[in-house]
Order: sequence, then C-alpha cells, then structure tokens
Amino acid sequence: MQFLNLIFALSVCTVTFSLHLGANERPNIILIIADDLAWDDSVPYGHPTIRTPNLTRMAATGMRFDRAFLTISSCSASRSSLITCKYPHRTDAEQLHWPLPENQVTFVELLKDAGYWTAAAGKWHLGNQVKNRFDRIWEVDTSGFQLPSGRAGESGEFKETAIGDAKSGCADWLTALNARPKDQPFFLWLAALDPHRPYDEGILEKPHGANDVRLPPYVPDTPEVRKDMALYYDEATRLDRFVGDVMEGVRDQGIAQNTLILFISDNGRPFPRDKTTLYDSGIRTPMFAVWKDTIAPQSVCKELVSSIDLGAGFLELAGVKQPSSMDGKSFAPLLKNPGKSIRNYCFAEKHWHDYEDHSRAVRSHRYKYILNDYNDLPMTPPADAVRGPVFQAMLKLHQAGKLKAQQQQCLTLPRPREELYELVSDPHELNNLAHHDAYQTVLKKHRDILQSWRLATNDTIPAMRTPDEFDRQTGGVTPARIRPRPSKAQMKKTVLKE
Ligand SMILES: [Ca+2]
Repeated sequence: MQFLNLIFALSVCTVTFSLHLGANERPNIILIIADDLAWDDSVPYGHPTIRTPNLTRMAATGMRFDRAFLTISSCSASRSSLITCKYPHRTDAEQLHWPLPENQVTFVELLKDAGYWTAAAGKWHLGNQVKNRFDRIWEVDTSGFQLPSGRAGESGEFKETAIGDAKSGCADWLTALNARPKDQPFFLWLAALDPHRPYDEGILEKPHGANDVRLPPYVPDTPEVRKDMALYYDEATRLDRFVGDVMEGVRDQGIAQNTLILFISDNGRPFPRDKTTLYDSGIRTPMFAVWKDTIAPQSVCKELVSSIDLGAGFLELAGVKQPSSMDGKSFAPLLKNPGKSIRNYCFAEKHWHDYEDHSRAVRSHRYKYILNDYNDLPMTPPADAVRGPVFQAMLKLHQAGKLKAQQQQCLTLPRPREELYELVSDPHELNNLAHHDAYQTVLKKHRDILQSWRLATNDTIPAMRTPDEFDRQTGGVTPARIRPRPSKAQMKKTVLKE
C-alpha cells in the first residue's frame, strides 16, 4: 500500500510539474534545416558577397554559433542522427538512404507525448517508418536530384515534377506554421531542398556573378567552377527568403516571445572536398537561434555544440526527461549563457555515401584528428558533385598535369590513414601534422579520445564493404544501384543468404 501511495505521490508530482510548466511557458520550437549549405556561406560568417539578409537578421536579433558540428556530412544520416540525438552508427541509418528503423526513439514523439503539436514540411528523407512521429507532414518531391536505378538511371535522366519556388522545398513552411492549433505548443521541422544540386539558371532576378564567388584553395579557379558556385549561391539566397517568411510569420502571429527558431544545415557544400568529408567544410554547420527577449541580440557562442545536442535541448526546454539511450548533451544552457561549455569534443563519422568509405573524426576547439579506416579508397565526392563541373575540371587539369598539389586530395591514393590539423592557422585543413614531431603528443591525445569514444559507443568496422552505386570518374550509375534503397537490416539479410 505504501508503495502504491508512493507511486501516486510521484504521479501527482509529475502532473504538478507539467502543469506548472504550462502550455504557455513551454516554447514553440521551429527547426529550419538547409540542404547542403556550407557553414561560412552567409554574411554573418564573413562571406563578403553572398546575399543572405535574413540569416544576417537572425544573427542580429539572436545568437550565432561559431563551433557547431554535425555528426556526419551526409544528408539522410545527418537527419537520422539529429532526430534521434544519437551518433550515426547507433541509428542503423548511417549510410545514405538507409531509412530510420521503427524501433528508434526520436525527440519528436517525446515532444508529442508531452503535448506538442508536431509537423514537418519540405524535404523528408528519413524513410517511411518514423513518419508517424509527426502529427502532419507536408513532403516535397525530391526526384529532381535522385537518379533512378536501372535503365532510367543509366540514361541519367531526372524525373522532376516540382517547378518554380516548389523546387526550394520551402513552399509549405508557412502552411505548416499557419496550420498549428492555437491552444498547444508546437514543434516544426522545416527542411529545404536548397541549395542542393542540380542548379537552374535564372531563379533570382539579380543572380550572383563570377566576381561574387569566393573559392577555397582546394578547388581550381576556372570559369565553369565560378559559374557553378554562383548558381549554388543563388539557391542559398532563395532559401534565405523563406527563412525571412518564417520569421515574419512568427512575428505576425504574436508568438515571437515564446518561439525558438533555430537554423542549421545538414551537411557541407555539394562540392569536392566539402560534402561527405570530415573536414570543417563537411561537418561544420551554420547555426543561428532567435528567441525574442530570451536570447540576447547579436550574441555569439564559441563553445562546441554537436547536432545531437539540439534535440536534447528541445526536450529540456519542453520539460521532458532525456532518455538514457540518447547521446546528446542539451545545448539549452547556451541560449542564456553562451560561454558555458557543454562538451570538450565533437565526434563525426563518414559512411557509404554513393561510394564506399569509413572514417572517424574528433574535433576539439583547436584540432581535428581523422582516422581513415579505408584509406585504400579515394576521397571521391558525392556522385552529383562528381558529375558537376568542379570535379570534372579537376579531372581534366589532373590529366594535363596542371592540378595544384592542394587540389589533388580527391584523387590521391593511398590516403593518409591518420590526419591531424591545427585549425587556427590552417582552417582549410591542408597541412597534415600527423607525422610532424612537434605534434605527437597532440596526435596521441586525440587518437586516444577517438578510440575511447569508439569503444564506449560500440563503433566497429563492418564485416563487408558496400558496393559503389556510381562510377568514381563519371558519376554514372552502376548495377549496384537499387531504388528504393534496402534498409540496413534488409541488406544484412541479403548478404547472409548469399
Ligand atoms: Ca544534404
């Protein structure tokens, strides 16, 4: 009986706590996810010419995060990690296009159980088994950049139905905001298709030109490269416009004081040596947070934050206990106190993404250590970037013996097994210090930290390698490409049968 009384007392406590928090005190949360936007391709991070006025507005009215990192630079895997608050290898969705399995817990249903209305609009990319975690989903057509398998894939033809602004993936964002019930807190997952490839000319009245383009030192400077980069900027500007619409929608509904708007990307720029890599150009994300009267305007957070910390923070803000199965550490304390450290290291992974690969990285404030398990394979960019003008220009220059040394990394074999970079003096990670005498202590420290993390999270190397779905030179499809892509469990079964 005493035990029952205790249970009763505990349940009263829980109810009292949630009532105390109250629907009006728990913030609405809007998570905006760009598709393939590099961390520094916006004005607040120092880009001189790209037009992103609404990201500037987010930084001016809220907080800019300078050391926010994704756990993987690969679209669906990054989203699966984000939504489960777990490292990719613990989601069973670590390879591109592996659907997130039904048994995975996401922060979304925990918010829903706590009384939040939950909706997603735009790019989905998480498979069919976790769609029920949201009350409503407005899913956009992604066939514009998904080459089909079989003969249709061989012909290299896309079958896109979206036209005009719908190609941005953002056209239903305001629909979702306007559909929210007015008597409940809400969570919105607003995911863009911009600035993912392929690119169209003429999407802006005033497009970016070749002179607006700023190139990293590891890509060749040719007219084709500048044109391709300018078209990517155009899509970043289109995305920025929809970010502004959401900010205005929140203001117009009079809920700015009770709504956290957070902006991130899912992976780096879709160019060689950026997207899919473990360099900062692959895993570092732009991140802005706006919450009127809670987050100080023009604030800057220089502490390390991982994408798995975001959902953990949303749960804390909603008064929901974080399940022990989640790996993230709540980022919520940073919103009021940006100098409060929540972690000393961020970890990231590279898995199969169009092409096979397997690497791990640990990022501290000053250093990056990368371990390449498959250093016998080249660091081929994603297939759409292989087909793109930058990689093709690299190949042509390489064949002619004219590709600069620092631009050859995607073609070099074997790759170093270990890489170490000092990021203050070498932000593009071009000078590998792994064999430098002066850095052996730093190397050992980061190697040990990575190894401890791998052991603690049961991170092992797969028994078998996964076949490439595209040619590494042309980006054309191989017979290994099957759509929809089988899940990890289905692929394991096939291997066992054989
Ligand atoms: Ca992406």
